[in-house]
Amino acid sequence: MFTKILIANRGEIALRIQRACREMGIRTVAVHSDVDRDAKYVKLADESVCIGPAPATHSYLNIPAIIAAAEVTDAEAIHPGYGFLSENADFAEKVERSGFVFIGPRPENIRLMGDKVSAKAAMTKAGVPCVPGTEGGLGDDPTDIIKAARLIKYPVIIKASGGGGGRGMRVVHTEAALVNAVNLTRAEAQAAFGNPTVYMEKYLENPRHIEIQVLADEARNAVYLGERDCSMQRRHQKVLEEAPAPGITERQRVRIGERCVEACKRINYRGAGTFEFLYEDGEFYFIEMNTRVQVEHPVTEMVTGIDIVQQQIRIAAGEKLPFKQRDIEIRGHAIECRINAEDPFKFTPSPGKITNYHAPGGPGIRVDSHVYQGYTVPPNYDSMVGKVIAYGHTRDQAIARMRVALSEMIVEGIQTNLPLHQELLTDNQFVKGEQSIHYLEKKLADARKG
Ligand code: MV4
Repeated sequence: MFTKILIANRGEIALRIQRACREMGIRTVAVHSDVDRDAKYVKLADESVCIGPAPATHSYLNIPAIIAAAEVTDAEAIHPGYGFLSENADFAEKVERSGFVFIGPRPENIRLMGDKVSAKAAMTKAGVPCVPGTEGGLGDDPTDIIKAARLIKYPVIIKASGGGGGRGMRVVHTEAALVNAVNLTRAEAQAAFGNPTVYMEKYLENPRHIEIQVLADEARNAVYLGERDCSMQRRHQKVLEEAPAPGITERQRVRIGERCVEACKRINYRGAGTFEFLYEDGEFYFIEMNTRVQVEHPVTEMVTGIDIVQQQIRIAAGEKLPFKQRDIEIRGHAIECRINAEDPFKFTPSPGKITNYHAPGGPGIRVDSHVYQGYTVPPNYDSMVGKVIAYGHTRDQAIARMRVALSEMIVEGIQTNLPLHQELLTDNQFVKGEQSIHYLEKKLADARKG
């Protein structure tokens, strides 16, 4: 096992990774920007290195500075967390070329999944069900584009191969709008991602977002840890996630889980990963794969009892998975509320000093947060200040516990989305488990109309 790991991230996930390391007896190196100098995860780390000024491009995205920090502290491995450099194949490659272990997938797997056309082709080949659409990127001939859309049937969606997470896509309802939409998306894709490749899919009008968590080791052993429902989102930012997904049967879970595990083996995947699906009318359709630990990983940890971050570290150290699929059981229900420093209904960021802070507690409540009373939320990064996770034996119990937790929680001095969560936890449709990807935005629009 490693004796020292550098954590190339900030905020709650830096603390989360540090806790996993500490539990395993591994020393930690925190890297931080100027504004994060006094952060909790910096103070709690065994060592820390300042890697640059506040803007992420100069600090948390500064590859030479991070590798230099690993060199001067004699770290053996680097954990990238989520966001920042976590899905940057060049970073993973440079880490390994510099003689460190990258705690994550092989660079070629990151690259494969980063290109959505190649990801979809690989998944189709591996037997994972995908959204009906073009087999590869669209060519330039308008007649071919029109033909493709007629086969798929309207509405269709044009997506940038270099995009993902909701960036670079356009829905098209009519043939009249098609070619122009393709050209526009192509131009945007070139500008945003330096890659003009776009592809076409059938546009699913009202799906749920359900994702499958997997773990795979160096020796091609792979397991699925069940699914999460992440439909409650606004502008591609998830707000609340839960596991298991309401209404998904054990049979469906096994079927889709086995497809994902088979795909991991086919592509020789290593580490933690997430297969993202759209789910509509009882069917799963693959859209993207995330090759990192995700923000919402705790709900899966709560219902499986498996520490995903610890497993990432063990896999990176070359250990075999300590369990087989038959050992993994989904027990109870977990819900996560992302707490953001923002106006709860206008969503404008609200950085600043937290003057009063009280975290909730009690049975089944977990709080993953790096903040404390007196902490100043900097304006330079993501507005998420923590996550409240509620576990229950049933979904109803998890909801009840979350309501109590939210009512106990105090964050003053800044605005947070706690009021939005309190409202969601009593929302009829959410309580029934019937949220689709458009649900929250519709609800917010209706509220504005009064
Ligand atoms: C789609 C779709 C409908 N049909 N693809 C948005 C994020 C990116 N990961 C894929 N996205 C979508 N792809 C087809 N063929 C609808 C979305 C989508 C969405 C997906 C997941 C979670 C939230 C979403 C919000 C709007 C649109």
